[in-house]
Amino acid sequence: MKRKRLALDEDAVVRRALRELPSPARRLFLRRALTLGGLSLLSGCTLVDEESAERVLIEVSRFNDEVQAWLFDPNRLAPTYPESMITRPFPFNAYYDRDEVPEVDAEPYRLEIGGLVADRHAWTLPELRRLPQTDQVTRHICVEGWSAIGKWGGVRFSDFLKRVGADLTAKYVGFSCLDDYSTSIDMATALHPQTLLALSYDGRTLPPEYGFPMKLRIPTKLGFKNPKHIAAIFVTNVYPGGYWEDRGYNWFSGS
Ligand SMILES: Nc1nc2c(c(=O)[nH]1)N[C@H]1C(S)=C(S)[C@@H](COP(=O)(O)O)O[C@H]1N2
Ligand SMILES: [Mo]
Repeated sequence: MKRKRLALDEDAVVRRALRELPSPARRLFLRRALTLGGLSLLSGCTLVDEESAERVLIEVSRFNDEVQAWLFDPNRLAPTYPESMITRPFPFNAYYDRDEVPEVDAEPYRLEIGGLVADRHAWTLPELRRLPQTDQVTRHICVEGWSAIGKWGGVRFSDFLKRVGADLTAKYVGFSCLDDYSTSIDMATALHPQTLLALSYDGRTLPPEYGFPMKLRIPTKLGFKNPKHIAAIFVTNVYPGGYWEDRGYNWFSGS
């Protein structure tokens, strides 16, 4: 493949791109000796101006997500804590104030399932409560600079995905919420043993402010990747983004 002459400082673009990568990805990147040529190969475009450089940087950050997903160890567990360490009261957070928390009626509620799944039937709460439940005490970490320990109980998400016949080779699981929030995660994290479809908090029904009727609790990811008030879950190979992800938060945001 013949590469056009570049109209911008290649080194500066590569340096900038490298700064965007987390250190393990940076090492990998350097080990593979990727150059700007490599970058344009990755992004499938030729770098001729600042605008395409911007596009490549976006591509690099998507590449960064993929490397992080690839480095994710599905067997490494997030720390768990004794119940005596639970933070009380547990903090509330959302993109709106506490008095705007959605009021959801339990009876008509149905959890919708879509995308690459065999069984698309919508679930009632009693049906979900009849599935085997487990609980765990883990730390929730918010990008806004606080963390708190809580106890969530519910259905192991990997069991749920298998039960609905999800395509477990698909790339993403997306969530849309009753408050117009949304997020999406990589399949490896969806299948992680500590990822729960949480129906309870601290031994009681999940309260409205913490996500009634259900949230996804993912102790290996930052708080904003833990959707509350889930309306629909879909399995897809098309990058779904999310509320904060579309506003520039790093998509993977996990360990
Ligand atoms: N539906 C929905 N889920 C959401 C949010 C939101 O605004 N709406 N905020 C996220 C953020 S940034 C955080 S820190 C946690 C807060 O969860 P908590 O109220 O249980 O502490 O929910 C996450 N999930
Ligand atoms: Mo957060």
